[in-house]
Amino acid sequence: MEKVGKKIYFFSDAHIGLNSNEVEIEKQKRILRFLDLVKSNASELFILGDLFDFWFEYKNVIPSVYNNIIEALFGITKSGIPVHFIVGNHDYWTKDFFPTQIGVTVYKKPITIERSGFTIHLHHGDGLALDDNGYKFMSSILRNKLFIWTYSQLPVNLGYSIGSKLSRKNRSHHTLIDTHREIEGMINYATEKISNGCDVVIMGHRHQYLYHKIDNGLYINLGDWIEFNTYATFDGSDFKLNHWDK
Ligand SMILES: [Mn+2]
Repeated sequence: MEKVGKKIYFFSDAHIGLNSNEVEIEKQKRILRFLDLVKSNASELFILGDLFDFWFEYKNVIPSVYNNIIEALFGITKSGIPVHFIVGNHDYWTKDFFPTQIGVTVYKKPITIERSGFTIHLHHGDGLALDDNGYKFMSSILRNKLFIWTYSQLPVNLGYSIGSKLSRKNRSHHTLIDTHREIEGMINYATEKISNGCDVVIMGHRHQYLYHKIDNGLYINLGDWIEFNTYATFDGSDFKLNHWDK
């Protein structure tokens, strides 16, 4: 049950840990101010992936650059607000930390939820580009249990430095054709979900915010917190896409 008067918040693609120190500190401050609002004003929070630029969960070590955000999320769950984390392609490799240490529910697949009579489908948005067999092949390797185990045997500093570099490369290697294929693939996906009965489809991943009506439904892309600082809210009757400017 939602608390009366409170909103559901959605954001994605903060890519914590992506930037150089100064930019990173400013970005984190912005996100922390936003999370303060969430704490005071939300009935629930949904994070739609790529919260971190690279998250690979080692047994005993969490990189210090993630401390503030983790603490803020823990503050939100401690105050009784459910936090849901649908992982993205940059933070797929989560294990027990989020649910057991800070009370955040993790989803490794897209989910469909019902709130106030609306059927809402939530997906990070990766893997939907047209004819993207390269992605599908890479993703099947990176999500393979043996690969993950082998990677986890690397010393932590080495593992993180390789992972962070690959994460950055991954983002900068998109061509214009890739972008168009991806935007189109995501719109096709949203259209299909809506024709199958969803009212609203929310995704991230593309780093381009979008509020797009499809037939009787709505597709929202959440944008990002690198360039746009955008997030969505649902107050029980309306979905809004908002800019954070504090
Ligand atoms: Mn992504």
